[in-house]
Amino acid sequence: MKKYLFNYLLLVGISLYGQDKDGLKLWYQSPSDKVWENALPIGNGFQAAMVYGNVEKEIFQLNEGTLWSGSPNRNDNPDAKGALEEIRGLIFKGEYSKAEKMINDKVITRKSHGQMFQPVGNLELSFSGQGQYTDYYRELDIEKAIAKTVYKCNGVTYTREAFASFPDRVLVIRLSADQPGKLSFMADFTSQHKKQSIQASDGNTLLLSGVAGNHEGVQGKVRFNALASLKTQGGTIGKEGNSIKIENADSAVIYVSIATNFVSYKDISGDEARLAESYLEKAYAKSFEKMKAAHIARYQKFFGRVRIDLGSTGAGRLPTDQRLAAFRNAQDPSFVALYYQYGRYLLICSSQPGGQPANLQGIWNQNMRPAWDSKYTINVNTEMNYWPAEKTNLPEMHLPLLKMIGELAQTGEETAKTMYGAKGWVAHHNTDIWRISGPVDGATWGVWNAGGGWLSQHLWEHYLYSGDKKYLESAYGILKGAAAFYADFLVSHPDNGWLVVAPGNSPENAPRAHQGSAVTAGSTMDNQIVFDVFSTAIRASEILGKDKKFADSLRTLRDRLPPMQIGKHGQLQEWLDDVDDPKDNHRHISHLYGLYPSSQISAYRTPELFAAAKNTLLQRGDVSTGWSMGWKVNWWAKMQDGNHAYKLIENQLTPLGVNEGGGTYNNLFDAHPPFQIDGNFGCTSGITEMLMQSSDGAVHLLPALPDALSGYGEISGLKAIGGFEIKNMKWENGKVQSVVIRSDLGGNLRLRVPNEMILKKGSGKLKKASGANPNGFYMIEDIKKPLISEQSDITPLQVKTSYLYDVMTAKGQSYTFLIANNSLR
Ligand code: FUC
Repeated sequence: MKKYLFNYLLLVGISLYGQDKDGLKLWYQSPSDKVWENALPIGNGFQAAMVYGNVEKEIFQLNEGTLWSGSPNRNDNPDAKGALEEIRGLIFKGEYSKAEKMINDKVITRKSHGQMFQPVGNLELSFSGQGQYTDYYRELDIEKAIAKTVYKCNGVTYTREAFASFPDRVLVIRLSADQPGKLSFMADFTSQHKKQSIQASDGNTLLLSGVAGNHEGVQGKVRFNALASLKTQGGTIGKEGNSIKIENADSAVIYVSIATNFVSYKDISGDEARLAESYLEKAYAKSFEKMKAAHIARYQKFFGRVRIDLGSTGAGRLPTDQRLAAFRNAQDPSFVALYYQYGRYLLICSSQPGGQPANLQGIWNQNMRPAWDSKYTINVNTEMNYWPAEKTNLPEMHLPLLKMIGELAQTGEETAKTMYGAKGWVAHHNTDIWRISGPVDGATWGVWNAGGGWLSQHLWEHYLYSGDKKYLESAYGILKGAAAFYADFLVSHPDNGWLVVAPGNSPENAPRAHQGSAVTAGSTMDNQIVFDVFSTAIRASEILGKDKKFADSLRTLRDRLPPMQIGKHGQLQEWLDDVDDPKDNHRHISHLYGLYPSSQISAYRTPELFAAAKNTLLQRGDVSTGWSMGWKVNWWAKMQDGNHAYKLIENQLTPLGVNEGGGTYNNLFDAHPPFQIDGNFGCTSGITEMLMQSSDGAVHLLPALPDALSGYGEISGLKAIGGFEIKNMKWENGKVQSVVIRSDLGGNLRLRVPNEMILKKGSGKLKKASGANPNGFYMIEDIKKPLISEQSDITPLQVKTSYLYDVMTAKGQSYTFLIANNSLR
């Protein structure tokens, strides 16, 4: 029967595996060949590989998260302090170009503009005589975090499986044949590093060791060590030159261990050889099956927390590359679910406690000189990487970022002092593994000093979701330091007395009216970030009952920040003066930071600003780079416009070159282009925001459900602010049918829903809600009334009907809500 089914499926051109149509798999009917963006990523947050699935020459392109060029270094420019007053004077006089020139001379670093994340090398397996093959199939199973390749050659079916073990910190590859003695191949290491050596030793082990590159005057001192040890069943194994040769085996397992001497951003005294050896030794003693089971169990602990089902139309019968190409013109909601979960997969694989945070490419990079150094761009990209972390129930994956922020607070303290004579800490628009905090690249990008301020909000977010006061206590110094910097750095604007950041940028954008210069004072985004930095420091001090005087001083300063302004085109102004160009389609729309990830702009609290934000979104248009589309999904979700958000998902889920702007590669990596992982994470965050939001005073279910997904769907495991977990939410025809909400911390649960609901008998009381949410985690700071241009006739937008309830919850209890009878129609 099985055989019959197999033949039948082959006949109709569908692989046996293809019948698992809506499974959480990326799968293909051809190898990656030479295209890196066809290969499939595996990783355990420390080691990672891109699996090509090539038949004759299989490639595992290897990465290790701490293999960066350079060595501990700083890049402050001490000349800034002496030039600051003059630069500010020029900006206030409107002499932006002159200010820019002076910033380039005196403020931008003369040292490193950031180091590069570099690849380790490749593990290559050569199978001679396998040029002709049939029945080819490869997949990445994101439910198990395992890549697999299967093909038939000379009547033998070959199978390869590969994973990056979470518990064992090694990559494991198993090769097998369905007939004894049919497995023969050569294993080699290759590497692009200048300083490296490759050897075969012990008859079954390959060793690659080397030192990462020098870059921009900083000597490369990160040493690395990769070991690949092979175990075979049957046949022979031995060394041949610098390779290992396997002949006539039944199966083989390869254990790959990689380590560096990196200990921390200021310490590279580790022993990479000993570490690599110790991971390998422990793993080598274990069987493949045992390691595989432990790997899956650990991975699923994270991945399994969220389940999503958006319905299926059978489109999953197509291989992933074809499915991607067809997506725009097909009804394929389960592809959205797959892409959503892929974002979570990528975060789990690239960001593990104790490791480095996900960089511009996560942890996957093949280039010695990657785009933008594959480092940390902290004027949106790094933050975006972590937008899905808390709400998709992966708070542990947030920890590497939170650790980096603590380290930046250390390096950035010296930068604040040396460059600006200010207290607290500061970081500009980029950082790297050495936690540089000085300004890089040029005034257009680098003078922006809100990178640290924005990042610090992630500490606060981690607290809002967990309610962990001990954690808040440990993070308080960092929040306080971020605020202390602005308390010193802000300067009174001579025209209106507002306290502004000067110099600053609205990241990377420059109005023509400012001589095309991006240098400015009091950009809207800077004002919004300072507002949040002050507000979180104030609230943390209240919660922890400390530093009252400091908090009061911040309140006084906060009152003097500029209000948001609505300009003559009905837009939210990007700058202090009304100089936005409604035809400007720049990918950064930084001033909408206030709409997302911040909630200063709200459908319910700030109707004019909400309407202005929409005008800005429309004026900027949809076409953009990968990450910018990802941000737009979140913004349209906050605008409660699910159809527009979905349109952006369609744009993003389009093969590169079909649309203008970015798209998606065959392996579902986001294309800026080139590959940049933020777009993946941004879109996963955006899809969450379409289904559930909790940043605007309530847990809001289905705030932006698009028509394409409204018929039916289910999601379980999302986290909301205040320790609520949204379980088993089911919807039909745009209405929430039922949902279970577990309260981890107790307190008032305010629920906003598109239809009337009842609470299942016996589990508590459901009241119609009004006024402010008494739950402290949902407390919202009032912002100043916006200033509205006389030329703009802004009218508040009609917000969709919703129902607002309060339930007093008890810690650890779950509450079941059902659709009310009169909402069934
Ligand atoms: C910022 C963006 C670019 C790119 C780079 C890594 O400079 O403006 O689009 O994402 O970061």
